[in-house]
Amino acid sequence: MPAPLPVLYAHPFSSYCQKVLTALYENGTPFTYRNLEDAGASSELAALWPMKRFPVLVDGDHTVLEASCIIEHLDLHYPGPTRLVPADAKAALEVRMMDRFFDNYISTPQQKVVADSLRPAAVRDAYGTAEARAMLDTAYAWLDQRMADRIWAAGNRFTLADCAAAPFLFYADWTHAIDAGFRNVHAYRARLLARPSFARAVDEARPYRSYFPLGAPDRD
Ligand SMILES: N[C@@H](CCC(=O)N[C@@H](CS)C(=O)NCC(=O)O)C(=O)O
Repeated sequence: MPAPLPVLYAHPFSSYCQKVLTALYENGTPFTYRNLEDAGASSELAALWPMKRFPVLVDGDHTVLEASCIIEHLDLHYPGPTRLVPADAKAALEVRMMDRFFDNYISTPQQKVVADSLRPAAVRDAYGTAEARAMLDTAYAWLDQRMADRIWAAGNRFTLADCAAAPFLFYADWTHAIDAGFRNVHAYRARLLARPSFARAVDEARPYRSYFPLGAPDRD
């Protein structure tokens, strides 16, 4: 009997889920998609992970938390043509460093601005959101220099770091526009949007654009 497929608890509009979906689509990895829109999926997620954050991957006896760790798990157990974490330890370190950059300095401040907009007006955090926007500007500036001489985040190959960059830069630009002067960042964001694996994740999320709390712009 064939082994059961890994099950991904995810929502198509979620940036962290798109990060994992991009990895799955990159290698054509078969999986069961437990869409959190479906009946019962949210309570299954809550039983697996009390933080109720997503994505979560269930693979046999393993429940794997955190998008980066899910991609590492996929790379280890379901390797495909795109090696998402290089076998060479030094190259892998660079990939993980860039993955941390996109999580901590693009996604985290982007989520802060969006989450603040969902708070009741009386408890909004103007100081915190100003800090988050300033962090995004600093991150865009750093990334613009970083991308001056490379195609993908860690060099010439598409990796875990690009799976992170794709949805995070996508939503970051919607949330706090990337200055037009950061041409390398814009070009990189466009390259990511043209990558078939991420383009598929973006297409699958189109029906949910009304969920974007700040109002989705009429563009990718
Ligand atoms: N550190 C987690 C972050 C996951 C995360 O923040 N997911 C968001 C969706 S993009 C979520 O679960 N939001 C629901 C909530 O905050 O309750 C990861 O890397 O997977």
